This record gives sequence, C-alpha cells and structure tokens, in this order.
Amino acid sequence: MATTFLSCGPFLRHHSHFSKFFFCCSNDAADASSTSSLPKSTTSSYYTRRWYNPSGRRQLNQEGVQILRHWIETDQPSASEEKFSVVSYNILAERNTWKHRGLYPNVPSPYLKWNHRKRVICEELLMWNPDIICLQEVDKYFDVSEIMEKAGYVGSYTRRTGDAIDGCAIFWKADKFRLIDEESIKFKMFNLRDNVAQLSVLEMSKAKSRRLLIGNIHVLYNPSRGDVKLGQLRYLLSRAEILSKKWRNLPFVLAGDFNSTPESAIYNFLSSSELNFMSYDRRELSGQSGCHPDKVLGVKTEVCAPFFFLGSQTKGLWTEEEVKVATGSADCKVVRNPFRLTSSYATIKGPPTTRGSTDEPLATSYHSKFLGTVDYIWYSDGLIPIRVVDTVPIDILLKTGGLPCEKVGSDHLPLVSEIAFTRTSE
Ligand code: KL2
Repeated sequence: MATTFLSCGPFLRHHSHFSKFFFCCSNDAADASSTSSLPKSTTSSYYTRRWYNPSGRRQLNQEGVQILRHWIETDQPSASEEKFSVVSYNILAERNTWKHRGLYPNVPSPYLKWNHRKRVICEELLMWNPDIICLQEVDKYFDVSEIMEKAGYVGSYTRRTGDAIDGCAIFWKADKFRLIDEESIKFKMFNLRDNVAQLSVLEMSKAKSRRLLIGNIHVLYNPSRGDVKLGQLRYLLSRAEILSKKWRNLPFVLAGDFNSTPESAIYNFLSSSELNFMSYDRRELSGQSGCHPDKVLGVKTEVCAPFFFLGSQTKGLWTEEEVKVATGSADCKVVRNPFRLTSSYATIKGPPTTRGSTDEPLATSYHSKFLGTVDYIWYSDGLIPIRVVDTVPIDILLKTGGLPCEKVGSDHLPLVSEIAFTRTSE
C-alpha cells in the first residue's frame, strides 16, 4: 500500500515551540477499480499561531504528527464484479465558517477561507476518485461543479429553503452512470424545517441491469428536535421506497450527515425496521448532547441549572404535535423503515484507534463544540461494501485542535466506501 503525503500542516506554535502536523494519506485508491498506486508529491508550508486551550487540558505536542487515511478491505464472497465507490462529505458551508466562527477558535483564518477550503476539498475528493459524491452544506455549488465537471462528473443540486443558502449536491461520473430518475425533497413542504434531501436513480453504463437508488441528506442540526429528525428520515425513506419499487426494487445507498450519533435512537431507527420512539426523550433521540469534546474527553463540566430542572420535568413527554411531526400522524406511535439498512463503516471493522464500541468511526466531525460521528453511508439488501477509507485515529485528530486544518477542508471528514452489487441481486 503506497502512502501519499497530502500535506504538512498546520504548523502550530504553542509556548515557544514550533510544532508540526502532517496529513498524509494512503492512495491505493487513485482508481477504485485499479490496484496501481500513485504516490503524490509532498508539500509543506508553515503557519504559526498560539495554542488555545480553554479547558486547561494538557498541552498537545504536535511535533511530527502524521495523519494517515487508508483503505480497509474485506473479502465478501457475495460481492459481484459490478461495484462503485461513494463519498459522503459535509463540506462546511462558506457562510457557516463566519456565522459560527466560535466553533473554530483554533483554526487559523487562512484555513477557514473558502478559496483554500475549496481547493483542499476538491483535491481530496478527486484523489479518492469516487464514482458518486454526496455533499452537504454546499453554498458555492458552481465553484465545486466547475471543478468536478472538468474531472468528468455530472452534478445535481438541491438548495435549502429559508435563510441559509446551502444545500445538498450529488455528483456522479458521466462515463460510469446514466441518470434515469431523480427527486428533490424539500422538507419545508411537509412542515419539517428547511433541510433538503436528494434521491437519484443511476444505471451503470457497462452493466445496464445494474441500477441503484442513491440518497443524500443533511438532517436538521437542532439536537433537541429529534421529532423533526425522525420526521425527515421517515419521509425520505418513504419516498425512497416508492422510487425503489417504481424501478423494480432497486438497492439503496443512503449517504449524508444525519446529525445523530451511533448510540442514538435515530441510528437504531435507520438500522432496524421500526422505532418505538415514544420511549425516548425527543431531545435525546440524536445523541448529540454527549459529544461536546470536554464530555467525550472526560473533562468535568458544570451542570446548567435551568436546563437540568427543565429536563427532569418534561423528560420523555411527547406532545401530540411532536408525534405528528415524527410519524406524519398523531395516532401513529411507531415509525417504520421500509429498508433494511446497514452502515458501511460498521460492516468493515477497523482498529480501536478509529472505531468505537458500535464499530462506527469514533469521529467524523470535530470542532470546539462537537467530537463524534454523525456521517454514514448506509446500504440496503442487494449491496455489500467491500472496502472503506478508515477515519483518522482519535489521538491524531485531537492534535489538530479542531477541523478544518490545512489539508482537511471541512469540520467533517469525507467518508469513502466501495460497494458491490451482490451476486444474487441481479
Ligand atoms: O452538525 V452540522 O453543523 O451537520 O456539521 O449541521 C449544522 C451545524 C449546520 C447547518 O445548520 O450548521 C451548524 N451550534 C453548532 N453548530 C450549528 C449550530 C449551533 N447552534 N447551528 C447550526 N450549526
């Protein structure tokens, strides 16, 4: 396996020392269908700043730190020859870098600038050379599509409703797939906030019998509105079922930022056939509240009294309106998932440095208020993942002090999975 050095930076200064931080990346994936490895050039640049350490945690020594991302492969006897690679990447909307500047106290301003991030994001995307790319938080679609089109991709964009101007974008390789059907979902139409999702039916050019349904979603962020998150996913899955059936039971890949952790009820809903959501507090459905970096890293935090009292009074109570939001009907107390979905990363096991007890990555997103996993690439029956690009070991991620950094263009990491049609799914 060849190793590709993507960058050496940011170079951070804390106290009087200069420290190094490398990002490098194994790139036997230059072409998902080839085994050749093309090591790329090593570049480096210097950047200095003060180390910000609000929690008084131990000072980090970033001397010579390297981040390595590499493919993890498995042998899947049921996999056929027909396969494709998928990326899911929340690229952090340009507007959110200044609107939520407080999330990035350790990130030097140049690494938050869109021109820099655009270059880094597109370089990384093209390096993994995926067949399908699902992006979230895209507010400069034409900047990205200009680059992707030159690289042979065709794209489709769905903008959010409301004040925020970002949206979801999906790109696919023009020579590998033909688009045969698509649907944009604007949740606003169903009173489910301003988020959007996309569904596309793609047919493989070289094997016309191989068709798949690909979904892309950025679920509502608000940690306390589990009812809305559930409602968005319930609706998306119901549309996906209709589209899948329309094309004779297409296998389904669902990528995105679900703003829900692997331990959450929302995750359980996606990976099972139904969720008895009434037994959960709607403010705890997504698991986000446990993912403040201080909490994850075991630093003591003070309990906020008003929240604490409010929590004990209303815990577990669902109003009729919230039930309606989650299920679509005030009488319905269960949400149904028409697909049997499994997460690619949980299927392909990794080392304890990158994976948690659920086998999911320990973190797909990291900034001053969040350290954890919210991004997934789900697949249905008829498909099987054969490899994934593992995430960054948590200790290495911590040494960045928070994303983005010089060579990670977003506060999320891109997920990359190669997926095969199963032999029996023809
Ligand atoms: O969690 V995200 O980041 O998928 O990476 O999705 C949302 C959040 C994104 C779009 O709404 O903006 C971020 N605190 C932290 N992050 C926030 C907040 C907030 N209050 N509001 C929005 N975002």
